Amino acid sequence: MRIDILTLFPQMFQSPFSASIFQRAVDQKLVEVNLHNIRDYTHNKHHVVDDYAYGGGAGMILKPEPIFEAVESIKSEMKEEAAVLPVILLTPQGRLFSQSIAQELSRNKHLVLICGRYEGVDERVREHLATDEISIGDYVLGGGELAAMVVVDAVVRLLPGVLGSEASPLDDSHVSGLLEYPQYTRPPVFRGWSVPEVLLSGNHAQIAKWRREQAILRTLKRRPELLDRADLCVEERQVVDGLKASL
Ligand code: JD8
Repeated sequence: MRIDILTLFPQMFQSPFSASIFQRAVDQKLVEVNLHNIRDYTHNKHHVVDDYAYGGGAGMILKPEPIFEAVESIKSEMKEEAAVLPVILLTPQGRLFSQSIAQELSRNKHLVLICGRYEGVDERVREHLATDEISIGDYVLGGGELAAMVVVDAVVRLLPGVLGSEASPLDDSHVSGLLEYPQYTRPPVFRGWSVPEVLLSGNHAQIAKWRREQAILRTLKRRPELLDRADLCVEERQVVDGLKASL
């Protein structure tokens, strides 16, 4: 997968993208990330990328020209697939990012992410350049960079071969629509707190049953709304509806 990221702060991506799983994916040519400084697509002496808002108001708006030019330079390297290239604007007004959106995006060969700053980008970027708008949550960030990193992290780990044998994205929370079950490692007793016997039993059927129950119970307690669309079998649905009724 190729990911092109437009930003005024390419240095923000250095360390997050140097983390193990990600760096290995780059080294294994499973993903290629290109950082584009929007300022490099300006043609004025002072490389101006922002301007005052028409109609007044505090703060500055990112100008459309360098953003359009940056995306068009990326498209100019492509053939017919440029017409269907996902150009994602990170914005508080975007659709709320989720595991299912991460799975959807991971099926693309190429993504472009636009990271705004200041008060945001000129509306014509949203109207005539972006093909999608994503928000990572209902809180205000200072810009789109951290949101872009979240999207890239969640998408890249879904790419075949990125997560070695040690983990499968299919076991993740939210993939089954349930929160994850409690995890333990050595020592079996820590400060008098013991690991549940079933996990030390070696009885894999019992362990799987216990983990499924724990995932459902934890989801019921912490995120009951997730259970409405979790794929539960009939018996589990009856248990959950019974527990919900008793709450
Ligand atoms: C892009 C500029 C800052 C936002 C005035 C503060 C995403 N989940 C999210 N929260 N915030 C963002 C986000 C914030 C951004 C930009 C994304 C570009 N800002 C603006 C509006 C209020 N300042 C985001 N994805």
